Amino acid sequence: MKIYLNGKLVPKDEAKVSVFDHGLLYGDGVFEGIRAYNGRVFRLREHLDRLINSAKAIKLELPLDKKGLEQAVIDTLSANSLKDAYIRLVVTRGYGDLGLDPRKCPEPTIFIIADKITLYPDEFYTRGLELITVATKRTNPESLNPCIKSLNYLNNILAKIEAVRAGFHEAIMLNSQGYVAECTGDNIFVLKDNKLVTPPSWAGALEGITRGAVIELAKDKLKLQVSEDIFTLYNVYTADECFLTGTAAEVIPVVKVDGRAIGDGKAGKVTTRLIKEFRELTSLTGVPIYEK
Ligand code: PXG
Repeated sequence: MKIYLNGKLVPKDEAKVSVFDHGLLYGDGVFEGIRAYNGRVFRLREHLDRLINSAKAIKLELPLDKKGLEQAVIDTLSANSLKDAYIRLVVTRGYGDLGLDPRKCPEPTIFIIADKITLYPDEFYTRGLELITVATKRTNPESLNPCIKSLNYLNNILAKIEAVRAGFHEAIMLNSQGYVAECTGDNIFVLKDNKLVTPPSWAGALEGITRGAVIELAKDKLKLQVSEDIFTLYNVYTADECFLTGTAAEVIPVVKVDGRAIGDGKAGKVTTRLIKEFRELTSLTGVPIYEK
């Protein structure tokens, strides 16, 4: 396996960063989780725009421009002869003396891992997921804006630990006001009376790339009314349908939340249709890896 590290493709065992890297010492950095399907990188430019904005927000100067980042991702995939892959693009503040001050780090560290993708079991998509709500609240957007996809994931990891301990794969996180924010690594949608709603970033949600694609599909292909709005657990329990979106998960039906069946307790019709439309989109679009 070849890893892209600071401009070079190096063997996995040589892909190392310093213990003085501020990404490790302070979680000071940003990242993207991207997927390639059948030789195409899904929504690569949207992922790069989000990375560029995350970096801007934390005052981190990226070592490459958008074109350069795109090429680095493509080069990493082709060096590993991958057609279907999970891509982890990470930029940290870089190597520097101890202390929070980012000025201690003269150069950012950039690396790209392109690995085989481990798919969720098929029954997740047909039978649906059961969720719980965890006690860990989503980080307040006034403290750390969720639009910044940063290396600080402890908030989500604490929620994940609660979920796993209770025997669940995913969990709903509320914000400090008690409104639904998102899940530990996925965005959430509810459908009621053919209207689709997902929490806005100001309520604590990452502006997911999958979320964005699903909003477009719901509007354009399913002619649904879609809004970004706050809602409560009551609206989840009483929804006709509920589903999650994320790069790893794609679109996954939710059939039970905190012991309440959602709708008839089976994967919803609209959700099933969106899964199909999303799969079509991922198989037909994206930046080609191997064509000129
Ligand atoms: N919310 C959070 C907190 C996330 O970390 C999403 C929503 C979904 O966003 P995208 O852009 O992926 O549609 C994420 C993304 C993993 C994994 O390995 C997790 C994510 C992405 C890729 C892989 O668990 N989370």
